[in-house]
Amino acid sequence: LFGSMLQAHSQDSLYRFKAKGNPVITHKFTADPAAIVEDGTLWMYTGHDFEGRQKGYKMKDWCVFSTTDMQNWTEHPVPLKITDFSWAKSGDAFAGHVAKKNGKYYWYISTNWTGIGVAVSDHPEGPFKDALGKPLLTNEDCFASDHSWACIDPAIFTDDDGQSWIFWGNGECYYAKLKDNMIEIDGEIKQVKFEGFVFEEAPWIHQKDGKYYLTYASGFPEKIAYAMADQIEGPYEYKGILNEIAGNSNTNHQSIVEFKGNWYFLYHNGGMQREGNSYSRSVCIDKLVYNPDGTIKRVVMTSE
Ligand code: FUB
Repeated sequence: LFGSMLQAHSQDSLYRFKAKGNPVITHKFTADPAAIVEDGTLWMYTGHDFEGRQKGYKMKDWCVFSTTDMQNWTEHPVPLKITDFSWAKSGDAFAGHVAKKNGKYYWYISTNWTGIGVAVSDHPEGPFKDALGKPLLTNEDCFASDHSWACIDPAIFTDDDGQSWIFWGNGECYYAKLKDNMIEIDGEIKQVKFEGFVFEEAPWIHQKDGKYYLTYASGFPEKIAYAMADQIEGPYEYKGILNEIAGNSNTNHQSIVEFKGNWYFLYHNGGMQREGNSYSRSVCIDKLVYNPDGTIKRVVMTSE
């Protein structure tokens, strides 16, 4: 059934596979997909759940995949590990997001306990190196939260004027400007004001037709919700649920990109037939469809 999973897969070589519906990746457990598009290639960066029955979110490295047609995929050698950050705690490789600026690729990663770090590379597939030797953001920057995983889930958005922003958080959604060097926060850290909806984690900003969309995980078990605004700093108006919890996982951390004329919703579930669950997650991808007024149709999560 899972043919691709049975082939030998070296950590040092390219691994090619064809997606056959959801989950898209079946040879290993992957989570928290974040994508960028460049020159006709979609690059997808994911977390990597351990094999075997886990009791928590414990990960030691991240993965990078590329495709030019959403069917034929290449996994590149492991580009970044939690041990590449000397200041991070073992097994703490939480969600991340890569952004390109000034010809370099910056990978913002989160850790449980220690905060958000940034690694840099000259190539989208890496290898990446810790750019700072210390966290970019810590729990102390998350002034309204007091738990170890308050400072997680970075998402980067670069606006039409060239200004890059970082959004992140658990329990509260924080945001700040990034300096042009992408490795320093520029000015004040602020919070998104939510009215009438609950923010859990996994913020993601994208823009379409002049509107800013903030998608995020809401509640626990999570559903992905979204809000819209005319400016990056809001006010954001709650628009509803984008997808329901399904597929045997408490989290489903999304990202959204446009690629070759289609919009895609990338997320994870616990749907893999070999022991999928909340801590053994699998990346899935579905198309995202807008209504004429700019609101988004619900994404029906493919069941396992
Ligand atoms: O993968 C670890 C954590 O679980 C992420 O940082 C959260 O968004 C949730 O998916």
